[in-house]
Amino acid sequence: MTKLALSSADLPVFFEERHAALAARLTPEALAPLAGARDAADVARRMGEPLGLYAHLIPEALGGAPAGAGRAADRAAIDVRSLVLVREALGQVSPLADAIFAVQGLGSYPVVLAGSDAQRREILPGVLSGRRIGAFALTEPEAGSDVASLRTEARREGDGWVLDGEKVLISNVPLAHHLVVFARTSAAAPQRGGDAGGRGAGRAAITAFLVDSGAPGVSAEPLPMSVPHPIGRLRFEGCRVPDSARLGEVGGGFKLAMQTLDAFRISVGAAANGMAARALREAIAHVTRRRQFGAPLSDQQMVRAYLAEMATELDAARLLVARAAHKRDTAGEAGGAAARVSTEAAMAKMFATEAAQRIIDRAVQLHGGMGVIEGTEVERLYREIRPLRIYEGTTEIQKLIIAKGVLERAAAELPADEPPPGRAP
Ligand code: COS
Repeated sequence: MTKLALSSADLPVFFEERHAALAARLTPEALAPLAGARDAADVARRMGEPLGLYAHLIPEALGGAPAGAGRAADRAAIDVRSLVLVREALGQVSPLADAIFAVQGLGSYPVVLAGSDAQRREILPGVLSGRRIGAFALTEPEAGSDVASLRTEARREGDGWVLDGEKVLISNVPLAHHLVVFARTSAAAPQRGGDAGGRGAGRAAITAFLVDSGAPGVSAEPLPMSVPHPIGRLRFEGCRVPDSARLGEVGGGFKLAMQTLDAFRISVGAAANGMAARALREAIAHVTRRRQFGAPLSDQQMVRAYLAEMATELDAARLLVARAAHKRDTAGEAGGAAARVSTEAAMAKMFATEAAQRIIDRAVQLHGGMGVIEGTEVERLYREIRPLRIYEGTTEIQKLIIAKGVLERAAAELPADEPPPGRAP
C-alpha cells in the first residue's frame, strides 16, 4: 500500500490545515508496526508511544492535540475530525488497533468532560502516553440498548460508595487500568425501560464512577470474540470507592454517557469507511488482475456495476461522517460542551457501518472462492466489520435517534397554532 485513503484529501472543504498535517503522518510506513499485530497490549502501548495517537483523545489545554483556533483553552475540546482521520487510517491498517483506540477514547472522554482536576491529573497523562488504558463499563446482561434500565448499584456508605453488579461486553477489559463505570445511585429498583418512576427517573438515577480495575471487589474475565479483540465481563462485589471517585454529578451519568457516545459514534463511521476503503482497494486489485472468459474481470459489466456501487456508497458514507464531525467541531461551544449532534452522528454511524458491510460483502463476492479462505484480506474484513453495526448503539438505536431528531426539528419549525405533521387538524 503506498498511501492510505483519508477523507481530508478528497473532502478538503470539511477539513483544516492541521488535518492535512495529521494525514501526512498517517502513512502505511508509520503504522506498519500495527498491521497484522495480534498482541493487544503491545498495540495499545505503541499507539501512545511512539505513535502519539492518543493525543487526539485529550484537549490541548490538558496536554493533548490542538482542536483548532479559538479552542486552545477549552478543557473539553477534542477534535472529532482528527479522530475521524486516525480511525479511517486504523480501519485500513489494523481493526484491532482501531477498537483499542476507540475504547481508550470512551474510557477517557468522560474524565475530560466531567472529571475533577485531580481525576484529570491522575488519568489523562497516562492515557496520552499509552501507559494507562481505559474502558467504558456501561452495558450489562439485562441493559444493552436500554441504558436507563441498568442495575449495577452504587450504595452510599459513610463518605463513599459501594458498587455491586455485573457488566458485559466491555471492550479493553483485559488491558484496562481504569474503568468508567455507570451505576444506579437511586434506591428505586429498575424495571424494563427505566425504573419504578418511569424512563426519566431511570435515567436520573445513573451516576458515573472512576474505578481502578485492580480495586478490591472488582473481578474481570475475558470473552472470546469472532475477531481478535480484547473484551470481557466485569463483576463488582462490595467494591468500595471514595466519593472522589464519582465522575460528575450524582444523576449525571446518563447524559455523560450520551455525550461521550455522540462524539465517538461519528468516528465509528470513520473506522467503517477505512475498512470499506481497504476492501474496495483489494477488490480493484483482484478484478484487474484476475482473468476469466479471456479478459480481466474488470472488463465485465456486472463487475463494473459492483465497483460503481461500492465507490458511491463509500463516498456517501464519507460525506455523512465528515459533515457530522465538522458540525461537532465547529458548532457553537456552550460552556465547554459541544453542541448536540446526536442526529448527524447517528446518521453517519448507521449509514457508514451498513454501507461498509455491503461494500465488504461485494468485495468478498468479487474474490470468488478465495474470498472465504481464512487469511484473505477481504475474509478478515468481513468478520471485522460486523461488530461496528452493533457496538456504540445498534443500527436500530441510531434509527430511533434520527427519527426523534427529525420529528423534533419539524415540530420546532411549525408555527405555534399548527398541528404537528401527520396529524389531522
Ligand atoms: N447530550 C446531552 N444530553 C443528552 C444527549 C446528549 N448527546 N442524549 C440524550 N440526552 C438527554 C436528553 O436531552 C434527555 O434529557 P431530558 O430528559 O432533560 O430531556 C435525556 O438525555 C434522555 O434522552 P432521550 O429521550 O433521547 O433518551 P431515550 O431514553 O429516549 O433514548 C437511547 C435513549 C435509546 C437513545 C439511549 O439509551 C441509547 O443511545 N442507547 C444505546 C446505548 C449504547 O450505545 N450502548 C452501547 C454501549 S457502548 S459500546
